[in-house]
Amino acid sequence: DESMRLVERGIQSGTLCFHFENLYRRKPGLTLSCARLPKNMEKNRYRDILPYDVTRVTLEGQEDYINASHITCLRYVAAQGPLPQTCSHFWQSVWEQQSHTIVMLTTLTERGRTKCHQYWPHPPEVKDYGHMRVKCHSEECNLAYVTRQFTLTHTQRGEERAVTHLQYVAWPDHGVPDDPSDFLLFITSARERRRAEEPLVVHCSAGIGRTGVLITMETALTLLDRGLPVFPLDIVKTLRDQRAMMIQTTCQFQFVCEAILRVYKEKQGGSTTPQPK
Ligand code: PTR
Ligand code: PTR
Repeated sequence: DESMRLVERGIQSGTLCFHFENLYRRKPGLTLSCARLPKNMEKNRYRDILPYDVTRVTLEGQEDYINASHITCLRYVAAQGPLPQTCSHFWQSVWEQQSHTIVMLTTLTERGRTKCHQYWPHPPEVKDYGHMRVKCHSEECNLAYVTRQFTLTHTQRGEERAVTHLQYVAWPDHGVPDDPSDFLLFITSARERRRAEEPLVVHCSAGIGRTGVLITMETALTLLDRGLPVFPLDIVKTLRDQRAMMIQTTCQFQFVCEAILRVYKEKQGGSTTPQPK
């Protein structure tokens, strides 16, 4: 496949990473006004990581702001890790966007710093976040990730929904996953839970670096499955048109390109050894 030959050559020559570094981080002309309203600033985990107005996820009701963006190639909601004061908004958006799966790509703290608030109760507890009641039934640890089963209840409407929580725990921010095989396995389990027309809710701490890597990877896997060409830079550009700064570092971009190539070669029945760095 021509696009995979280009990826392979681009990795070897360094041109792919060069072009990645020159790609805009934020699409010119798109505004961030709602995220910057004084009343919403405390709802942002990081002052410099904000959703565009045109793609932001809105909550029903008067206060409709959450730091989360609609992503469409496959459907996602890309969000920051909830803050103590935004947990109820987070659960409200999961409910309203009709998602059954939350993909979490961060631990709660890293090197002594808080990366995300624990927005769910320990099993078998039940906890209310605004109008959303969350019951955690189970927690099961794999090598690199934790799977939790929740029941989410809308206490005003008396409706409930089962939600699965997949938390990858071997991936520090600004870095890459400790092990590409584990990461691919993790993505496979997230993909198995996809249902047509429902977004996966994906978050890390800021909702750009690791979230961008996961979305790029799943998009590429889907294109490969369909026998379509994969141009990683185009995917990143499409993502940055919907949420600024998606995929944060060159290492992260290189990691995705290598992982895509590796999956492609495995499919071809070729070499399964990762590309040397
Ligand atoms: N800090 C990020 C970047 O370097 O691209 C995103 C960002 C850029 C955020 C600019 C806010 C910015 O503010 P302004 O629109 O006022 O330039
Ligand atoms: N201003 C913060 C920083 O650059 O450290 C924002 C930030 C934090 C950006 C984490 C990206 C981060 O990674 P991720 O999106 O993977 O949580």
